[in-house]
Amino acid sequence: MSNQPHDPDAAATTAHETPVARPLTVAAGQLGPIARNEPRPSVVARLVELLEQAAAQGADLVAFPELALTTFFPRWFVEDEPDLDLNSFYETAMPGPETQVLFERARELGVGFSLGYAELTADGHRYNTQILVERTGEIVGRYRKVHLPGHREHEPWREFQHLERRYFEPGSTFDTWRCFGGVVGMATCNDRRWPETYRCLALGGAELILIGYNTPKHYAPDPSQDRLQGFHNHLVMQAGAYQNGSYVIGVAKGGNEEGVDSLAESCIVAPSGEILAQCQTEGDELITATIDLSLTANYKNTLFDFERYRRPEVYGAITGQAGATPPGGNDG
Ligand code: CDT
Repeated sequence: MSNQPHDPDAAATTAHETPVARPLTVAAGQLGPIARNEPRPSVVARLVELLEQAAAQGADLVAFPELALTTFFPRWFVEDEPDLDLNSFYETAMPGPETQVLFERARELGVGFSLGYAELTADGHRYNTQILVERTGEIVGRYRKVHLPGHREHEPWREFQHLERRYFEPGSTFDTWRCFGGVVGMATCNDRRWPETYRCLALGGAELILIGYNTPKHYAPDPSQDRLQGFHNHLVMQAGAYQNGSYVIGVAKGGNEEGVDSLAESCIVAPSGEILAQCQTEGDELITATIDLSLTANYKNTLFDFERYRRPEVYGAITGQAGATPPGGNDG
C-alpha cells in the first residue's frame, strides 16, 4: 500500500473503468399537424401507427410531442371562438376511453412511450402534461410543464395567440424516474430553452430527457428570430445534452396547423451534443437510434462530474431571484 497522501483530484485525470453497456433503442414519433376538428380516435390511430413502426424497428421507447392529442389550442382566444369547446381539448382521465387503445397496443408490442396532453384534474386544475409509460403499458411518470411561455390576456395585434399562461397552471417539480434500464426525465417545449431544466433533471440523475414541442416558426414579439428557430431548437437541446451528460430526444408537432407554420426537425441527441438522428419531413415520421445509457458516464464522470466540480455555494442567484439585477451606480 502506498504511503503517498491521497490526492482528491487524481481520479479526474485517470481513465475510468468501462461501465456495463445499457443499450436502448429509442425513437421520436413526430406528428404533422392536427386539425381543430380531427377526432381523438383518428389522432390516436396515428400514434398507434408510429408505435407499430417503432416496434418493427426494435424500439423500446417512443417519445411523442407536446399536446399530441389535439391541435395546439392556445393559439386561440376561446372567448372569441363560439364554436370552440375549451374543455374538449383536455383529458380528464389517462388512459381514457379514447386513449386506452394506445396503452394496450404499447403493452402488446412491448414498446413504451411518452405523451403530451392537456390535463384537467378532478379538482379543476389544468396543466400542460407529459406522461411516461413503460413497456408494460403502466404509467411510471408524469410531468407538468414548468415554464409556460406566451401571455395571459388576449393580444389582438398578434397573427395568432400563445395563451398557454391563460389555459394552464405551471407545474412545480422536475422529477426523474428509474425505468428503461436507466434514469429518465421529461420536459416540455419552452422548458428546453432554459438551462435550469436540464440541470435540475441531471441533478436527479437523468440519463435520457424526453422533450415534446410545438414551436411556431413566427415569433411575434421579435420576428428577427424567425429565421433562427431551427438553429435555436437544436442549439438548446445539444447544449443541454452535453452540459449534463445526457441523451435528449426532442420531438415536434410540425407543419402547417390551422394556418400556423410549426417547426419540425425532431432529433435524438447524444451526451456528446451530437445529433444521432433527425426527421426530414414536417409530417408524421419516426426516427430511431440505438443508444447506450452507460455512455452518459463519459461526461458525467469527467468534465461534468457534478460532485467534484460544481460550486452550488456560488450559484445562489439562480434560485434566489428570477430577473437580473445589474450593479447600481453610474456606468462611467
Ligand atoms: N409550446 C411552446 O412552449 N412553444 C414555445 C413558443 C414560444 S413563443 C410564445 C417554444 O418555446 O417553442
